Amino acid sequence: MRKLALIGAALGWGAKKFETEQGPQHLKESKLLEHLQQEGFIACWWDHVTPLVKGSDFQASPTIEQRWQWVVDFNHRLANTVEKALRAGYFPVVLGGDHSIAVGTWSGVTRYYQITEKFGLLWLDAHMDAHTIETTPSQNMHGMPVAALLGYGRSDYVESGGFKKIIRSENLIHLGVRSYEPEEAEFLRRENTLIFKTDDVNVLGLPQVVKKIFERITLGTQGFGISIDLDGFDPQYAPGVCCREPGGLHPTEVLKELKVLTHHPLCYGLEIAEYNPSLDQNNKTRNLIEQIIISLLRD
Ligand SMILES: [Mn+2]
Repeated sequence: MRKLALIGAALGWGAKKFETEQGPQHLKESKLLEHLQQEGFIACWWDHVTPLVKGSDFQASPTIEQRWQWVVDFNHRLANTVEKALRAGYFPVVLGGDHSIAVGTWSGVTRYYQITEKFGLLWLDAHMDAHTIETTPSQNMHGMPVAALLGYGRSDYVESGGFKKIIRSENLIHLGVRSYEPEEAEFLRRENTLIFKTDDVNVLGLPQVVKKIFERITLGTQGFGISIDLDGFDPQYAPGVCCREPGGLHPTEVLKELKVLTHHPLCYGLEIAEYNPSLDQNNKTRNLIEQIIISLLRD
């Protein structure tokens, strides 16, 4: 059984609203670790990465350049933390935090395993997160991590973990997409990545979709990871997110099917992003995070 290192990635500066910064602390206080231990996991809270300047301590509205600096610095430190946990023999479970943390998470993982680009990633999300500074309408960094992982965007962000490019486009797969801008779709079309929108899941059925994901994520790769934005699931199961999008995935079915990926020996990390406790309802989202870890990572 894997030993789990829970890593709090308390970042909110990737979005204009920074409530996601509170997510990891909320999970800590709600006894996530104890519940995992009761389920038989060997687990610990490895670290809690916080930004140089916390949203709660910052009264004025920061400039975009300030937010960039904090996001870049955060990802640099998160990559180091993830790498350190791996070096100590743990499987990293990174708990965000807005999704701009993905550059740090997957830089840390690929650096530890010394994988140059031959890394696969499943991106479960209602959104594509594939903007660059040239195309973003919002200027929010949490809409850019996918492009950054593929080597596009502001270079200090892309390279905050020390790489110019982290994954190859043929090994990147989106699942659950249903809200995006045309520039992102065009970018991913040019990169020739694989995308399963919720409509595709409805037509093909989840078992067939996951079979195709498995083929792509392992195709010529030396490892792969799973990155989950909670808004990929339907808001009735995950209301505690900033950008609710109706018509999302059903968690029970998805988690059952994705085990084939997380039980694979080359699955090297799990990331769960965009938990916003202030928008949760009756702890539904918090409980879903627990359910995700238990279902996907229990032997
Ligand atoms: Mn999203």
